[in-house]
Amino acid sequence: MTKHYTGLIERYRDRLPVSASTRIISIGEGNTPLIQLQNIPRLIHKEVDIYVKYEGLNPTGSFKDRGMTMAVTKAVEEGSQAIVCASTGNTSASAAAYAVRAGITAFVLIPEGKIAQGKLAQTLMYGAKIIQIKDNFDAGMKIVKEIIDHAPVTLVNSVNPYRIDGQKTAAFEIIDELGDAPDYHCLPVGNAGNITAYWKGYREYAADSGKLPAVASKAPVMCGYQAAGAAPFISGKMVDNPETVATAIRIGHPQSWDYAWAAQKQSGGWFDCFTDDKILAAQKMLASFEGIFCEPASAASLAGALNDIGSGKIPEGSKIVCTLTGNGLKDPDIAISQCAEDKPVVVEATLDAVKRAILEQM
Ligand code: AN7
Repeated sequence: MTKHYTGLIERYRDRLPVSASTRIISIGEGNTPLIQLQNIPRLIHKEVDIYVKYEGLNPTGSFKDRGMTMAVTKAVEEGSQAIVCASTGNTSASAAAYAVRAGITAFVLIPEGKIAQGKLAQTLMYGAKIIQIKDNFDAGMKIVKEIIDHAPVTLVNSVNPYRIDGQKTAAFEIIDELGDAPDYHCLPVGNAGNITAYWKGYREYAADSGKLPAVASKAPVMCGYQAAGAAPFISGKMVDNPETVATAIRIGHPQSWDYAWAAQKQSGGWFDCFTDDKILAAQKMLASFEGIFCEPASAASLAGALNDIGSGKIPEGSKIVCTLTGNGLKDPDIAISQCAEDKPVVVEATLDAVKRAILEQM
């Protein structure tokens, strides 16, 4: 009989900070598909293997669930009755869901009017206590880091080290599936928790200190991509008024600044940034040529990979993994506005009219 899949903590229990008596708070996160792109490499006339790690298929539709199962498990183990986070949307949805699962309260600070509809809908449905602030994510982050000294709440943003531990399992899954690490790993960077987590996971699998054997022969080159209007890793300094259509990464003061630079340096990687137009073009390309729908921020990974393959910085013959951090359904408004020129036709409800509509569009 095959074992029922209960989530990433069970799967990677020996590499995570849990004990036999820990009550695990899980909604079946992780184990997401690694999909090889079939049409885009042909389209760009390059001999490259591009895989996308489709994190939009996690329980709340983003990679945040990997970190949240771990952070909430530990919060509950430590006796916490409430969690708190600041969020551009996905962390709040994830925190809200895992709090429900644990039977505790989630307080989420979100920038008023600046989170995608799907994320707001989820967070409302899960019943989180939503506090909208009249400022951006960075301002919210500053407050939640202080609030923990003034209220009995556990902070579950990625400054919580358990978040990083949970998220590192995505690197384990990639190596377990490919048999080794890819040559390049491309991902969007906002707060820089995820690039920190992947780098930790890749290193742990490549060269384990102590009892666990090495699983991979190498770690990949890490490539972190930002939106041009919110690109502190490209300017080398914090950005006070970040702006981008990719609201998930509308972040100017990344919390994992030093860890992300360490990942870049140690892996021989780089950071780059792209305009909103280029990010949106990559989002649409992925949907229309591969049948894979991610949210705008996630598409920064593909925009970056394609740019660097095109310039030769990523050479032909490479194996590349792009993380698609969130599901396209998170942000229906942007998706629909991207397709303004592809308006569906409206016809009479007759066999003849529908026949004509089909034949005209064949
Ligand atoms: C889809 O939800 O920061 O570099 O508050 O939702 O680890 O911050 C979201 C970040 C990329 C950036 N893609 O990851 C939040 C939040 C998506 C995201 C990122 C986010 P980090």
